[in-house]
Amino acid sequence: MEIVVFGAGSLGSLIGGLLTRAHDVTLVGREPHISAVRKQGLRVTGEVETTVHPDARTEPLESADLAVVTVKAFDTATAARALSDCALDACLSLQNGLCEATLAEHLDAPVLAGICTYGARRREPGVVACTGVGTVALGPRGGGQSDTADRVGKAFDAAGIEIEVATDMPRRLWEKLAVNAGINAVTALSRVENGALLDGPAESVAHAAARETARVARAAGIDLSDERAAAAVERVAAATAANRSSMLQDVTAGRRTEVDAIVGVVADAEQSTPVNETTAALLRTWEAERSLR
Ligand code: KPL
Repeated sequence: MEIVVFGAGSLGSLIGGLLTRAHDVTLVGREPHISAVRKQGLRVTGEVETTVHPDARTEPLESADLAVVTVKAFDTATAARALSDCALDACLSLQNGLCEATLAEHLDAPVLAGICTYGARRREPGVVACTGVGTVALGPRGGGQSDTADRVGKAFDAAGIEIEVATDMPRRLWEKLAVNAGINAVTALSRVENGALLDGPAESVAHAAARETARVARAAGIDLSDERAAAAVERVAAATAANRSSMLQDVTAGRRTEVDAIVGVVADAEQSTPVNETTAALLRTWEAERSLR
């Protein structure tokens, strides 16, 4: 399969690198990473060790069977516009937030939703570390079954990626949003690793953020209980205890965060969501002070 990975940061490079074991992959990303991959290949270290040679460029191709989108949520519209000139059979989002609708607005191809729990960290240009072997769950963005999802699932499986083709992606996306609203915002604001939320004073804040997300999800017709959302925060914080969340990494590096796509979705909903309204306001203030928004 010809696959373009749009957004060759840490996760995009790792997934693209793994897919290269079975497919013709093109990584689209930024310099100096792209030149390093072109010169010496992409080295994957850590829990998976391999060197692969995907094509690498800074602009998308004219056509591909599949586009895997891994850009930050706030770059989704730009990615979608860039990909709208590329003839595609399918597109898969492996992003935080609920980005699929924006991709679907610009693309003719079916857009699949995906959730990836592989851990990735870019070490240096041309090198990405796999910090945890996880799974990729993917399926139609509106739920149900589709031949496209089955085909993409098979392509990931052929590359040795742990894959689950799911029929309930809307509920999974909202559960992930609850996890990210709980863990990412709270760890970014208190500058702690995910595990510090377990039994720490901020645990109740993270759980409340997740319960508010579940309430907003239910108002949107998604079957997600408060208990399930809070339990997901607990489970993911335990499984990723040593991780620094992506939002904490962004704040530490002085970069724009995904606040709008994660906490903002809940904070800006019609229901009263005081915890998410507070964390969103603090993160947005931090970004505004640094002219990042
Ligand atoms: O998705 C994550 C993130 O950091 O963005 C979690 C699951 C919270 C892992 O850190």
